[in-house]
Amino acid sequence: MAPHPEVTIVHSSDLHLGTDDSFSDRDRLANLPRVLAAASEVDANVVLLAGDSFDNHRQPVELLERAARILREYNKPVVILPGNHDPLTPDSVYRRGGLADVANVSILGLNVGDAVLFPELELEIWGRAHVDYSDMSPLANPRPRTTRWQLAAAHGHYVDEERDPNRMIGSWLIHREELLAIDADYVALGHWNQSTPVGNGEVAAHYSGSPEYTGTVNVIRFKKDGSVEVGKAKLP
Ligand SMILES: [Mn+2]
Repeated sequence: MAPHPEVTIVHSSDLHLGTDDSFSDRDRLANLPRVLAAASEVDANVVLLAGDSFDNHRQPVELLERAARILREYNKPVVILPGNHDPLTPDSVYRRGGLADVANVSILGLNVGDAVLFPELELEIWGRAHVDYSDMSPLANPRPRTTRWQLAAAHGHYVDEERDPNRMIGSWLIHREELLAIDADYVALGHWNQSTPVGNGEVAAHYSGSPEYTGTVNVIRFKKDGSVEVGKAKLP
């Protein structure tokens, strides 16, 4: 049997780029090159940002152009899932400043569909982008597996319980039974600031946490023998 291709993925989320509530002169994109440097350090094949990469859409175009330049110069695949802070509204950060035109950047739901395929890695990454600010089910209707390695990305709030049909309001909830229905090798979650696994371990599902708070990114290794290792790398 031919060995599986070995793939390394760096998973981060909730960078909240562009935020500046302190009125300081702190670089509002500073965490982007730090995450990319951590990815270079572990020789990641793909970087996945699982939502809320930008804090809000009220960003000057110069900042977005600079973010696009940083991503272009990184020059390796980056997959971005729009979250509840940076959804694909008409005024989205992803529709201005050229972010969707960077050749190595895939924005789920915008310049690719719900999924992006990396044939040489035998890998598919899928995720349902937030398209506006209303509620949605980030992990409902899982995409069937077509590749050796499959990674599902979702931005929402995990609840370790079954769906309550009487509960009408939600906030992008991901329910236990939705997680258990996933056949992916790894579920990359975003929305929480802390880094933690969720579920019962049957499915490898992890929040990476915000690098601002954790100082780390998640490092996922799909190994030749078919196993999956999940670790962390410190930001420089
Ligand atoms: Mn969020």
